[in-house]
Order: sequence, then structure tokens, then C-alpha cells
Amino acid sequence: MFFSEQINKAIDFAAVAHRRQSRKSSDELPYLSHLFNVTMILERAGADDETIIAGILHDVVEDTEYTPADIEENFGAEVRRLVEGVTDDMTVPFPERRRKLLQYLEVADPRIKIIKVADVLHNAYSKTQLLKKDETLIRKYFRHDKITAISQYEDFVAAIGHGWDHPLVHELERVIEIFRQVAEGRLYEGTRVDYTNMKLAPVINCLVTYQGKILLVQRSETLNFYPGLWNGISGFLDDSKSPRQKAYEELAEELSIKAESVVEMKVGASFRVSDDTMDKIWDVHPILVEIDSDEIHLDREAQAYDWFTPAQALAKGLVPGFDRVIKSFFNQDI
Ligand SMILES: [Mn+2]
Repeated sequence: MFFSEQINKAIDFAAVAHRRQSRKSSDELPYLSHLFNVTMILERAGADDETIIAGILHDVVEDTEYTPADIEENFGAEVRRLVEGVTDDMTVPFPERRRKLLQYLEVADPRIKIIKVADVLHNAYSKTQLLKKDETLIRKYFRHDKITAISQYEDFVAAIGHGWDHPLVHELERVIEIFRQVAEGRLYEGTRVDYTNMKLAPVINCLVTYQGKILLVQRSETLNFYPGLWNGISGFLDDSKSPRQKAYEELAEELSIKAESVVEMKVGASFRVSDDTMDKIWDVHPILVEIDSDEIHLDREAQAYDWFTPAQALAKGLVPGFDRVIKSFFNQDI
């Protein structure tokens, strides 16, 4: 079943409850836009239905006339608990309220953490988009001092990440990096982010297979990162494209493989690799790509290539983390 009556009901409930509210960024933009985005993030992060429903309703108690009792009556006690879990107690004055929230988030259960981080992630993304569009807003937003604005996000990440290592937290950390760059007046052309000198960087790494063998390419000596080492087909996730879209782009660029030649594409769970010698933390999105031919054409990023069994591939000098990409897709065979 793809349709869910309860989710439909939650969307209708939120749409009515927030009908007179707009987003802070624009009077034209109905508040529902934020809820839609938070819900999409939760869905893509693999949250369960009750968490998603609570995500749709997460601002109802804080921002509308509806009460926790209304939520329970319509959606049950667990959804009420989750919504209350992400509702700020506005009767407590600001610095105190903030301190309490952070303390509470450290030990909150994962369902509450995931809603909270999806909420903050969307708000942070919206803010960076606004700031990139209008430089006068940067001065306004960071008018007191930029350190405070950024350190508030950092405190939030530290609290929510306490005992909970989740890709959504990693993504929020990257948004904070973008924030820092925007605050320092280092804007990017268009929406592309230059991760070359940033500590945290999201990448895709494609494990290309043909008839059970794995393609490895040896990185050119001219590259900034890991020249001479063997790797899959990788690239920075440096624009708003999804890992899947990015994979098609990199396959075309680096191997001249067309979309028609892709038999199957599977996006795995992302993981994190630290490389202290490079002062880098890579958020790796592994992607399994099966192609219909072993005919490829390298571009300048690679100096050589070959096809290997998983065991042979693991014995090569690999880029840090690529062994984990291989194991994540071939575990049972090794
Ligand atoms: Mn919200």
C-alpha cells in the first residue's frame, strides 16, 4: 500500500491548522511548504509512518490553536508524545529555554531526534538559500555577531548527535559549513558548493559492475585527492542534485557511459570516513551500478582501469572508504 489514510488525515489536519500562516521568509509562501519539506526529508531518511505523521504535525501545538489532546484524539498517544517532544515550552524565557532544549535533546529518543533534525535541517537550508540570493540579508542576519549564529547550530548538532550517529546530522553539519562560508562573504557561483577546502564533504562513489566483476580506475597523478590510488567512479555532491542524478552525470563524464547502458542502479546507506592526513571527513554515498557492456572510455581523471573480482579489488591500493563501498554491496560473496 502506497496510500496511507492516516498520513492523508495528518496532511489535511496540518493544512487546516496552519492555513493562515506563511513562512517567515515570505508572506506569499504558505507555512505548509515547510511541513512538506520536513516530511520529504523524513520519508527519504526512512522514518516510520508514526514519525512521519508527527513530522507533518510538528508545529501544530507550538503555532496553532490546537492542543496535544487534539493530536491524541485524532492520531493516538504515540504521535502526541512525538509532537510534544519537539514542541518548545514558550513560557520559559529564551536563554533558559535554549539550555533546557539542548539538555533534553541529548537524551531524547531517536524518533524525536529525527523529527527535530529534519526540522532544523530544512530551516537551515532555507536560510542559506535566502542569504545566497541577497547579500544585504547577510549583514542583517549576522548583525550581532556571526559566531553566535553559527555556534548555536554547532551546539544543536553536538546535542542531537550525542549517542546518535545519523546521516541527517552529518548533512546538517555540512549546511553549517555552508553557513560559515556565507557569513564570511565567500559565496559560490550559482548553487554549487566548492568542497575542495572544506573539512566535511559529501561524495558519491559508484561501484560499477559487469558480469560480477568490479571496475576500478586508477586516479590521475594530477588530481588533488588520492592520485595513483584505485577507486570507483566518484564525485562531489556539490549541487542540489540527488546521488542518483549525480551518478548518471559522473558515469557520462568519466566513462562515457550513457543512461541506456545502466541495467540497475542501487543507492546504499551513506557512511562517514575520516582521513586525518588530508584533514577531511567524507560523507560517502555508495551506489551500485550494473552496466550492459565492459566498453568504457576514460576521461582525464583516471590513468588506467581494469575489472576485478571483489576479493582482487579489496587487495588493491584503494581510496579510503572504497573497501567499505565494495563490502556494502558484495558482503555475502567475500
Ligand atoms: Mn518547524
